[in-house]
Amino acid sequence: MKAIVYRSTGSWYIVKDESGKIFNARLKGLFKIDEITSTNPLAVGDVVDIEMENETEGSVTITKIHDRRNYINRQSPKAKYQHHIIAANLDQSFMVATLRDPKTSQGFIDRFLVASEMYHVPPVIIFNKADIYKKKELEKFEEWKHMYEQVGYPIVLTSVKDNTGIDEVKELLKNKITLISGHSGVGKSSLLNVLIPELNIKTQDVSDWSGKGMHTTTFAEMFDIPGGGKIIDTPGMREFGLVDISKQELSHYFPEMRDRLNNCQFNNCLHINEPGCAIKEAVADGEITEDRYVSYYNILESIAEKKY
Ligand SMILES: Nc1nc2c(ncn2[C@@H]2O[C@H](COP(=O)(O)OP(=O)(O)OP(=O)(O)O)[C@@H](O)[C@H]2O)c(=O)[nH]1
Ligand SMILES: [Mg+2]
Ligand SMILES: [Zn+2]
Repeated sequence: MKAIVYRSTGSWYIVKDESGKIFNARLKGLFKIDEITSTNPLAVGDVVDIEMENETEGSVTITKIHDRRNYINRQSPKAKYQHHIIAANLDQSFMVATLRDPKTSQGFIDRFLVASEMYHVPPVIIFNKADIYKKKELEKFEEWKHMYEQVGYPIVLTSVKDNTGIDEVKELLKNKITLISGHSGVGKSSLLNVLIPELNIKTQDVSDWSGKGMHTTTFAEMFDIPGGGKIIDTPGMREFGLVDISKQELSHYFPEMRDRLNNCQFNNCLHINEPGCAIKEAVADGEITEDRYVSYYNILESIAEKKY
């Protein structure tokens, strides 16, 4: 019997079979997946084969993990060189950002975009809490919208409070498997609650809101969207640690740079101060946004060269 992992809480999993039945599941034996070192062998979105273990308790054994179409990895918060698979088999990934309470930085968004390019999962950036944006924030939104759309990334302005942009989000989610990520407190779970009204996931209490981010959601979980599609809520994250990336390949994950790399004089150009650099030229000409170049530079600086 085939099933999909909806929730992973360590040693136990919640899976749903093709007829919509839900089971408690556990892994049998040892599994080696994709040749990667990860702290968790199975993730939400994984397709598995199950065998009935105990009919009355509704528990099953996972006997096979199907090959992944793709997956999203994060640096384990506990060990730098360990990976933690957040989710597998995704059609797209949403970054929920906010320009107020809390403010998401461009650096955070750009790291998310680099990860999306690395994993071949198309990204969408959602700016939530539009209802509390003043003139300053709305201007920033327009500026970023222009910048990201120019690179080819969709941007949506939403408010869970007054329903701004919700229909647009529903349209984007239709019949797709979507991962939602973003800082704690930006409204990821609140968004899911308006998309799937019967859901009622726990969200941060307004009175608890301290601007620090309290991490109300604590593990990734998948939900079915009425009318087709699935959405995966995740715990808020403080940083977007990029794993397995080298300085040399970073510019390949900036689409506006990728298109111009062949024009650099040196094929190992890092686009810092090398002569004949097509990227620096494009920044000077205003063809690449300076702020995106700054993000590139900052990420480059944060990548430690691997020692062999
Ligand atoms: N003004 C306003 N507040 C919102 C909006 N969306 C969510 N909030 C509030 O923001 C707070 C955080 O919302 P959550 O949905 O719990 O945020 P989260 O991203 O799931 O947070 P974690 O689970 O900790 O990662 C709650 O108090 C929500 O009521 C919005 O569009 N406008
Ligand atoms: Mg949440
Ligand atoms: Zn260059």
